Amino acid sequence: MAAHKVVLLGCRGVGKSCLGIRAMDGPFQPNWFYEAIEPRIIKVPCLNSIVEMLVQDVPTSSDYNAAHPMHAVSYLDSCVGLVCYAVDDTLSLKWAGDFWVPQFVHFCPNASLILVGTKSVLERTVPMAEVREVAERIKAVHVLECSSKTNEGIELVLEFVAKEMLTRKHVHEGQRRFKGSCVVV
Ligand SMILES: Nc1nc2c(ncn2[C@@H]2O[C@H](COP(=O)(O)OP(=O)(O)OP(=O)(O)O)[C@@H](O)[C@H]2O)c(=O)[nH]1
Ligand SMILES: [Mg+2]
Repeated sequence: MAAHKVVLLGCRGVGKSCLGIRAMDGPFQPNWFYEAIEPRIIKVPCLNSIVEMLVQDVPTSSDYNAAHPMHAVSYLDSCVGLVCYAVDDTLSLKWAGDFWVPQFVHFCPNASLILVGTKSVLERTVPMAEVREVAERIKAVHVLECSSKTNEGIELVLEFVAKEMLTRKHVHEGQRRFKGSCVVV
């Protein structure tokens, strides 16, 4: 069976590539901006099986709309979108909900969305109420946090992605995802 695809979405600098590198068992590089890392298949143990997932990073650009076709290629055949915002950047949450998700959903209407607060060991400035509001609006199936710097929560994020890939119910058109309970972990 082909690997399920998970895509890392979000604003410039929120830490998508660092999260992808951690998922691939790589080291954290401070002050290092990665445009987009090469897609790679990783294996994640979950529910007594091994889920093979293709981790796909999405390159950002100062001109998001001009990058549209490039994004479309990255999104192709995605099963899960990891919607990233940084916990110390309120604007990144707003853009996640207002720009990245609508664009992704346009190309992958049946994919599940998981909202992830990155850089979780930094001081939080994004109010949890706003996180919940966005999570509900985008119908995220999970709301998680992680830090690529300390590796905290990375395994859990991968586990939730794997679980979602294994247990996703078939959804009808117009009902993009089944609405799971949204718990902040
Ligand atoms: N403190 C802290 N810094 C982080 C963390 N994750 C990423 N960073 C830093 O944030 C910056 C951006 O990380 P990237 O992974 O390149 O961000 P990106 O979302 O891929 O950015 P673009 O590809 O430009 O869109 C880098 O300087 C990282 O070192 C984290 O968990 N904690
Ligand atoms: Mg990057």
